[in-house]
Amino acid sequence: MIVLSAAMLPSIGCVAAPGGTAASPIHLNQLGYLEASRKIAVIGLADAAAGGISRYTIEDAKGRTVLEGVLQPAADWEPAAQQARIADFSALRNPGVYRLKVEGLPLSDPFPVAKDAYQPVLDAALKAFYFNRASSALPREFAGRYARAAGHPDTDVRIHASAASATRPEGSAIAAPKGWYDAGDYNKYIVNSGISTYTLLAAYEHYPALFRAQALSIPDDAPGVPAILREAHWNLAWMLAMQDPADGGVYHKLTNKGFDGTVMPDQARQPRYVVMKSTAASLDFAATMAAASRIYAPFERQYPGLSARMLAAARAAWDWARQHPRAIYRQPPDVFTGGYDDAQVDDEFAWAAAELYIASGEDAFYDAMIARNVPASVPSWGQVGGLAWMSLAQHRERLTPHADRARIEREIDTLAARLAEQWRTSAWRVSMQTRDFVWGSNAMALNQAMMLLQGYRLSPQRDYLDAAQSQLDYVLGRNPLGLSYVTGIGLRSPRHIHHRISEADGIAEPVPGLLAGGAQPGQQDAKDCKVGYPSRQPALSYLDDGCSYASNEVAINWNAPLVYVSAAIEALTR
Ligand code: G3I
Ligand code: 9MR
Repeated sequence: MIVLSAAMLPSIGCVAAPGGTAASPIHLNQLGYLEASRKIAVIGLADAAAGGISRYTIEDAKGRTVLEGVLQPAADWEPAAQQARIADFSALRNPGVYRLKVEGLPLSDPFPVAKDAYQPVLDAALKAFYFNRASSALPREFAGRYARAAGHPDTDVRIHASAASATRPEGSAIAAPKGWYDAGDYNKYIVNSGISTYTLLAAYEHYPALFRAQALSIPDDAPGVPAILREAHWNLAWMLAMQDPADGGVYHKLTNKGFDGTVMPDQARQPRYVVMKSTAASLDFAATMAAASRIYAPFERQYPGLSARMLAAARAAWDWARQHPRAIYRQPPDVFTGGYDDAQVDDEFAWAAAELYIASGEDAFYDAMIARNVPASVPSWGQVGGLAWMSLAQHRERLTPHADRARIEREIDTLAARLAEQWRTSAWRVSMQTRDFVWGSNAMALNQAMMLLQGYRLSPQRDYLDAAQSQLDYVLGRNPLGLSYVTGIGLRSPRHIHHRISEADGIAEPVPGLLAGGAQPGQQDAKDCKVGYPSRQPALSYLDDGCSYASNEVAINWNAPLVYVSAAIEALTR
């Protein structure tokens, strides 16, 4: 049997399907599957034609039938208003390249079954953070044809009126270089940086062996430190500079007043500001720094004093937030960039308290967390309560006797069980419901997967792992558009993401490894788009056009769970 590695498939795809030949209605994970993966394909048909078909076969690379099966009955999938039929071919375990065949339909794309099937997406998704570094030139050695000059040095950042204090009056200057650009824009937002950085740190904390073995081509400025932690450090260094040393409060964002045009970083000239200290930013900062303080502690030699500094910074930010519990971010009238404004901060208090409890062992922090009464939920930039329970679950064996371990396990399991039930009863076999098609729906899918995986880590119920696999399948091609939503990954992937660098660099292919936000019916960018969306259906409302910031932008908080989930599936599937 010919073994074709998953890593080879994208290049084959570029030859065979440049930007999208007519896709088959047979949708599957374009990176294929691990030997022990649950393997599900979905046939999506806009009409009842699906009803007539009943059998499928799997062919190997030589056209020999290696498996036959019966399709499950057609059922309606509301988010796409389509009928779906499932082919479950999990019995296929031998490495190889295959196609799925259904009488009367175009053959599926070829897909591999291979060990390390998701290593390419894991590597690319992490490397994408490097490609989005602010304040740095990207040399050819690491960036290849995406090499570029430095932009946004952020060494002369002005204090905006909303952020003025006695020691830092309006218009005075601070330096806050480095960090990642948030998304397709060039601004840097603490709220979104917090969850993104934490999610990468959690991936490392949960699967250290996998990340220690990862060879990633980024600068080695801290020999002996895994690439994921070196990359995260680039952003943590910036975050630390966003704290006012005079009082511990953390600025909400570092930004232009208005979005840059579609130019490369070195061509962007607008003045930069830090804007308003906020409760949410201070708490997300506190949580992330407390988590980072424990994760970087073993690397004292490479980062002397960093771990202690982070814990002290976390405590100071926490104290500030306690004194300013209602410093809710409001966009000043002269600032027009992203808001990340969230008026409900109980979950941010709970998350910061949980991380400070784990870092310090002080029971008062546990009580502060419980007092907020925040249940586990699927994380997003504005809803971080699930991260608190996820960290507590990870550390449950080492918590003080004060912690209620049964409650921690119950919170995670209740959420995972609900998501698994949604998966079992879904015609498309995903946890995603119609309401989950929000701005950044692909990250919603992956954050659901991340919480299913927390459930699996606590009690290895196979459904939790299989449902998480399905969510990754969805993002990598098993969706009604037949698109792998990650640039450069899979046979058909976005070509025109809303990402200033990809749009302005003169290279036809977008920067690789970036997850597009995905389908959602809001179409808030319709006024900026000359082409119309093809559909209003939640799971079909997607436009592969640079104009579409509401469906085709990229963002660090969307890429981070892609790193987590692809790593976890690799590490846990057997
Ligand atoms: O909170 C309400 C909820 O109560 C309501 O039921 C629901 C119904 O639509 O809307 C919820 O608000 C949504 C909000 O996100 C919180 O989820 C808004 O509709 C939605 O428009 C908003 O989208 C955010 C978008 O910025 C616009 O503000 C995205 O979550 C957020 O990821 C995105 O972030 C941008 C940054 O501002 C700038 N940088 C790029 C980045 C990615 O596009
Ligand atoms: O480029 C901006 C993107 O990063 C934001 O997520 C989005 C929503 O805030 O806004 C984009 O900027 C657009 C602006 O809101 C309206 N005019 C067109 C801009 C993009 O071309």
